[in-house]
Amino acid sequence: MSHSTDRSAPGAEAPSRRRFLNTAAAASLAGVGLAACTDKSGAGSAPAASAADAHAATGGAANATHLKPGELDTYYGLWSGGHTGDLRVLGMPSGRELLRIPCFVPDALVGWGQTNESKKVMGTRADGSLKYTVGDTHHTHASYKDGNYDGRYAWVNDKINARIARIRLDYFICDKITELPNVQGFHGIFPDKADPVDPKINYTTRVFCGAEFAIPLPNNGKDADKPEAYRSLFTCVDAESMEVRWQVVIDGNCDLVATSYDGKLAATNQYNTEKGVHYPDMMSAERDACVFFNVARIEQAVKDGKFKTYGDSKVPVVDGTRKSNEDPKTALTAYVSVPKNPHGVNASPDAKYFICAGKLSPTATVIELAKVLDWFDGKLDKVDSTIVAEVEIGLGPLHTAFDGRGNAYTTLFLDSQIVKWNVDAAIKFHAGDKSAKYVVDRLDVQYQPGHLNASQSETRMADGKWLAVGCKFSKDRFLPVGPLHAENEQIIDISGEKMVLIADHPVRGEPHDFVIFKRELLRPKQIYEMDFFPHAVKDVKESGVTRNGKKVTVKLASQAPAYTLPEFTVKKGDEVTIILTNHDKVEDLTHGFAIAKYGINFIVNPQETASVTFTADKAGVFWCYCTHFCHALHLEMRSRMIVEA
Ligand code: K7E
Ligand code: CUA
Ligand code: CA
Repeated sequence: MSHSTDRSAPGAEAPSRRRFLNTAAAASLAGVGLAACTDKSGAGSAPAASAADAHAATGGAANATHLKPGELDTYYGLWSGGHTGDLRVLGMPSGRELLRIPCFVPDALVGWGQTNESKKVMGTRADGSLKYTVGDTHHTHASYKDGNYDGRYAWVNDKINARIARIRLDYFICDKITELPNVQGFHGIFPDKADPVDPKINYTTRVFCGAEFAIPLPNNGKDADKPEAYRSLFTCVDAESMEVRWQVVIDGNCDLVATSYDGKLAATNQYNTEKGVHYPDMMSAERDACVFFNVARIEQAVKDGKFKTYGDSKVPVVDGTRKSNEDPKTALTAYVSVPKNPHGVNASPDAKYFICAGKLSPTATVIELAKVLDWFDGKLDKVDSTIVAEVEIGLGPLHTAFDGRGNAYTTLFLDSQIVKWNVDAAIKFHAGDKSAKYVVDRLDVQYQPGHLNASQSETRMADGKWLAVGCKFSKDRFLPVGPLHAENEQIIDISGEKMVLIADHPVRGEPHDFVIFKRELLRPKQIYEMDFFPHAVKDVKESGVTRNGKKVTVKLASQAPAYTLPEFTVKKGDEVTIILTNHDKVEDLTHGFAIAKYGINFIVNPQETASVTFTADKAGVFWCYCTHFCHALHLEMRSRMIVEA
């Protein structure tokens, strides 16, 4: 081991006592745990700095995340909520949570899962109840144009039930959810950034989805003990219609997904090329893979009718298995080998590389996309010749972000660090220049980081200002609140040579991935258009009760501080539909509508219409009231539902 105390950063002063201690600690840890990290390199040369150290090293001239009262953030962040099943909007760099967008699971604040409009998006059973009430969101990405976000949509996955949700970024609402056929453990997701064939389509029209768990195809209870029947599918969803366009059956599994800026390639990392059912089997191979999809060829194969379907699904499934794709000139897929159980795959903002993190291998693998296209053209003998670097960076590498200045930042789960490394230097080192120092800096984070992302990192416009990291364990960072800990989202200034830890933010469990982009890329609307809702009560004079047998419709409008009906009467046993339109046009003037003892509550934003349907199964007087503070007379904003026996 050649860990040196030389920080080697320009302007770094003589090591402080604290730095010396850190170095010693890192060196002894290395002696025990870093057996695989046989340091031949620039890799070991930069021991982790404490935040205070790094701050001192940059002369304390860090970007500030603290905003004065009334100041606005300069970036939006879209954060997955994990198994809360939601998507969150954060202001960055302050880390302030601004909104939770419900999609897969019911939400009590807005009445998601309760209104007819939201139930239609979420999906119901024959009896009208929700098909699913749980979700697990991991990865969120937004639509592109010209290599940058265009502010149309974001998408997020539900790993539990294999659903993809689309978020409209004008109103920050979920407008469509699609369930993927023949898929379990839908994990990675990434929109394309251009069409592979038509250069005029320089924006997102497809979203790719990776299935992590292989299942018997078809999954009908017959082949549970036949490993060869287990398959996982890579799925393409149409960005506009949200219909599933096609799927690819592959060898091994899918995990995270990346797409190229020219639209020609998508890829997913594979940690289970062994097709193991139990984890020791999944760790038996020394190398797994990153499988590339040739999008244009796959769509041609679908057009040519070269596909199968499985079970009830009509979606065309093309054959992407290794055996059927050995000839590069006709191959739909290319399996590039990557060390042991890789995790994230991330596209560099210069559009040249995909980087796979090793997870169980202390390495990052850099794959050059031009070479992958060469292989598909028959110009490259071995598919693994597309690997231009495979370098040791530390223990448990998971995900990589970029600063637009040629540096990559990778989370090291086991080391509880972020490592900053230079991609060109890593390529030189891999090519034989052992003097190339590719590790630029290391920073301890608290603790066990999973995803990280930098401002604009997943666009051509990576700006290298901020890095956020989602730490899976917060341990001692916040006041104890019993056994369940908040997660720790940390903000790091990456504008200088050294990373500087700026702030900790507790977050409700359990975000995974996120994207951070400039606020001017979005133009949110704060008032709905009434025509958006087909059932809107456009004229307050429409307010009233209409009956069709046992089905009763109650139309009403809200205008602070009153509903247009001070009371309405139905009969016990009626199926009641309440349609409420908010006629207030003032920004921020939201009303609620709750019915006592009926378990009903939802809100209507300015000019929004929402409806609920329920059976009036109890006779009596039931107060309806506004739950959302709207006016000095908010408490007086009431109506009565009279249910006649
Ligand atoms: Cu994106 Cu958390 Cu689903 Cu990595 S996964 S850590
Ligand atoms: Cu209307 Cu409160
Ligand atoms: Ca494996």
